[in-house]
Amino acid sequence: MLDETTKNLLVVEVNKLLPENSENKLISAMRYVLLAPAKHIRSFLVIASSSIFNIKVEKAITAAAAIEFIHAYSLIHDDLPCMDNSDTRRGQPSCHKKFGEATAVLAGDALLTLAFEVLSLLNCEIIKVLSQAIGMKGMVGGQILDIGADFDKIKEIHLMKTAKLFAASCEIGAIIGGATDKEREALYNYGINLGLIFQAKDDIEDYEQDKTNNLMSVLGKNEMENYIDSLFKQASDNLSTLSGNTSDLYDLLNQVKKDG
Ligand code: GRG
Repeated sequence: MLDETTKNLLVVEVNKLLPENSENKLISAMRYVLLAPAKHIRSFLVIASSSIFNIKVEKAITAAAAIEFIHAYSLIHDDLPCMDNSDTRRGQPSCHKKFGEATAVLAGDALLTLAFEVLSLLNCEIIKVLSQAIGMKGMVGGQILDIGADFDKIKEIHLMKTAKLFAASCEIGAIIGGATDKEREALYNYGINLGLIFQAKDDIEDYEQDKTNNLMSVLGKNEMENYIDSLFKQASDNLSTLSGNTSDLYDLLNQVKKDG
């Protein structure tokens, strides 16, 4: 999602905030997941949302890196044997497979903590928005809910586990850009709708691979398409209320709807 120049800026920022130290197993485990090939959707959202307000990428890159720290932490913990028990992540052995379970737990903890240390240099409001997205009412709360057999329950899990971090990434870009409350709300809602589409597409892929019990098995193909179309329309409407250049966010919306 990030262009090569922005990706390089992100790597420079990560190297600044979390310099390589091959003697230190914890730092190596943190950097192992953080710097593996990835789409960087969430950091793209921070940068693209702030750019609507003519903010240069250099001013948003620290917050974007902090969001990637949070995302990497969630992936490391999600892969653990006590959670999804995944052997691979981002095309390589998962963190606990490479470094052991204890180091993986601690690498996730340290990434989570580092994100907030970094954000404390910026703005209290950003810390509040992010905390609300990833704590008990967001990502962690969504992770503990069991997949139920009805639409509302599954949508709630998608919202908490995935969409709230997408939305917070957009809102943080808006805060960096000095957006009005209305603009912040529009970008937050765009992030929610985009995150729900992203997760719905992920459910379609999982269902096609191994008939997983998820939103796709509950709605079926046609209803799932209608659901995604309606989220797409809402996300487009959110963007249309903004007066700046929203083409990057619109392109991302189209790409996620097409490919997930
Ligand atoms: C364990 C605290 C805790 C939270 C876990 C968000 C989450 C909750 C886990 C992530 C794992 C997961 C399978 C989430 C579903 C959404 C998904 C496919 C995430 C992967 O995100 P991408 O596709 O990954 O943006 P890259 O590697 O490109 O960053």
